[in-house]
Amino acid sequence: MAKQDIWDTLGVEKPEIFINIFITGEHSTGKTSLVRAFVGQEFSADYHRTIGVNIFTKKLEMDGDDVSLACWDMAGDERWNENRWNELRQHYIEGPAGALIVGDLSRKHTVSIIPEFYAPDMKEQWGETIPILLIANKRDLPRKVSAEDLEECKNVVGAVGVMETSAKSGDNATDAFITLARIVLGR
Ligand SMILES: Nc1nc2c(ncn2[C@@H]2O[C@H](COP(=O)(O)OP(=O)(O)OP(=O)(O)O)[C@@H](O)[C@H]2O)c(=O)[nH]1
Ligand SMILES: [Mg+2]
Repeated sequence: MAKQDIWDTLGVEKPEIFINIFITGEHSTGKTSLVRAFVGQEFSADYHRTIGVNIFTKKLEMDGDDVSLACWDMAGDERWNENRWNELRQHYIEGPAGALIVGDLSRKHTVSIIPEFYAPDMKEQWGETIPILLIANKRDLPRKVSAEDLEECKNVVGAVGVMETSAKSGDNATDAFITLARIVLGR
C-alpha cells in the first residue's frame, strides 16, 4: 500500500490545527472506552479487544480556534508484536504530538509495566520529548494502586501529569484528552 496520511484516509481536508495523540497501555485498561467517551459514544461493558489500531477524530474549540484531535487507539496485545510501530510507519508518516499511557487502577501490573515497557517504548520510537500524560482508569472500581504509586510512576517516566479517570462514569475522560491537547499546544 502506498504511503498516505490520515486525512486522505478519512477523505477530509487537513484542518489548520491538528494533533496526533497515541493511546497505549496494557490490554483491557480501557483505552478504547476512554476514546469512545471522548468522542461521545456510549460506554459498553462488553470487551472487544482492539486489533492493530483504531483512529478516532474529534474537533474541539480551544480559545476560539478549531483544533482537530486524531486519537490513535492502539491494541494492548500488540506489545508482543516487535514490528508494530514499523507496520504503522509504513502507512502513516506523522508521529504523535503527545501520548496517553493508560493503566487500570484495579490491576496493579498494568501500572507497573508503564515505566518498564510502555513509556520507554514510546520515547525510543517517537522521541524523548513527546509529552506523556499518565492515565489511571477505572477509578469507579476498588483500587489496587495508591496515589503515591501513581506519583512515583509519573516521576520515573517523566510524565507531564497523571489523571485518574473512569470511562464508565465519564469522570475526567474528556478532560484527559483536553489536558494533553493543551499541553501539546502550550495553552
Ligand atoms: N468498571 C470500569 N470498566 C471499564 C472502564 N473502562 C473500560 N472498562 C471495561 O474494561 C474492558 C476493556 O475496555 P477496553 O476499552 O476495550 O480496553 P482496551 O484498553 O481498549 O483493550 P485492548 O484494545 O485489548 O488493548 C471492557 O469490558 C470495558 O467495558 C472503567 O472506567 N470502569
Ligand atoms: Mg482497545
